[in-house]
Amino acid sequence: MGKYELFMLILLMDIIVSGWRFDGGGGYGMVDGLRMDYYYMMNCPFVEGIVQNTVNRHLQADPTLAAALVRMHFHDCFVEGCDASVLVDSTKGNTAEKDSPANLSLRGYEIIDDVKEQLENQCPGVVSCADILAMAARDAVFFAGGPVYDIPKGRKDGRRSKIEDTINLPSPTLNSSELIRMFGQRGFTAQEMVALSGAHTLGVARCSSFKHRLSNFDSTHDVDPTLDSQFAKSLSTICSGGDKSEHAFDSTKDTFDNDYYNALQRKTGVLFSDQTLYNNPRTRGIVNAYAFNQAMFFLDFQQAMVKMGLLDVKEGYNGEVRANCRIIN
Ligand code: HEM
Ligand SMILES: *[C@@H]1O[C@H](CO)[C@@H](O)[C@H](O)[C@H]1NC(C)=O
Ligand SMILES: CC(=O)N[C@H]1CO[C@H](CO)[C@@H](O)[C@@H]1O
Repeated sequence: MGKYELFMLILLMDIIVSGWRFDGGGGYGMVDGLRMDYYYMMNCPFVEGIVQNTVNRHLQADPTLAAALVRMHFHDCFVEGCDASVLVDSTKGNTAEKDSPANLSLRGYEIIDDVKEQLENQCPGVVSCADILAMAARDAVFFAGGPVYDIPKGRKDGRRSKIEDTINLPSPTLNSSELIRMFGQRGFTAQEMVALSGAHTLGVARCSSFKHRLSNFDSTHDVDPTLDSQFAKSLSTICSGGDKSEHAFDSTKDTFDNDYYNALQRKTGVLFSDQTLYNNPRTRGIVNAYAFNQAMFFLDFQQAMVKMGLLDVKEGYNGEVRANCRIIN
């Protein structure tokens, strides 16, 4: 990194951290209105505490929901920007993102509803569902043993949630080059993509997401040759229980650590899109680095999450603060 880039990076971090506004310049884009101290400024200083306490209470009762919250935030941000479009229920005239088939395994909506209800009592009409989801995902990472980090707030909720928009989510059949391209279109480097995939240190995949690797894989292989053969047998055993049977991404599914990357080195990545990160020379070095150095993974992950949380954020009149996260006002 040259001196100039380093300077710009420090300046950018400074802006993000201090919430400094580019009022004079105009046209500086979407980071503009988000601030670390947004809810202090809005006279609602207890927001962070209420979110964290509520998330912790739910996760103590069911630790598997940490994965659910992190994934929900990702799906929110990759479809229409981080605007809580993922939370909207379908209505008579509109089938929402929620009801797209592959996205049906999202869970944890009741945690967001619980937080929202408390915040509406404290400061009605102030705290957006998009911010709640971003904070809840952040708190879930920390609850599970991952890094602690601060995120800027002030997102508004969107007014659109349509099933067809979920086409923008990455499919588990994509290879590393395709993932680099897809995340690149949203401004992420290959390294940031590999770091974000590390979210698969939490949670499970269902057979329907990986069974294509176990039979009729391609014209020359019945089973995906990048899959460890013993592990392929365990996955097949899981799938004999049906499409909804689950397998953990790594050996510590409720703990946020770097074991996911160790699993990839052992050819025991569950999704094709996981294992491909190790198979492609362009991303293998990053996988090895994170497998070797958990602190480096944590740092890169938190920075990439902050960046993901800024995707196409809506501000001002481009959005609203929903009264109920499931219903557009
Ligand atoms: C790189 C591209 C990605 C692909 C192709 C992908 C795909 C998938 C698939 C297919 C599942 C399993 C769904 C099921 O079978 O029920 C899953 C689960 C999950 N994904 Fe991703 N994902 C990607 C990136 C991400 C990112 C960037 C995050 C968050 C930052 C994330 C967080 C999660 C979590 C936490 C789970 C487990 C959910 C649970 O146990 O409830 N994924 N992902
Ligand atoms: C990734 O997939 C694309 C599209 O299917 C294909 O053209 C490319 O050769 C693949 N790359 C690798 C490294 O397999
Ligand atoms: C990750 C994934 O498979 N997303 C799917 C969500 O649902 C839409 C609509 O069915 C699919 O097109 C996406 O591929």
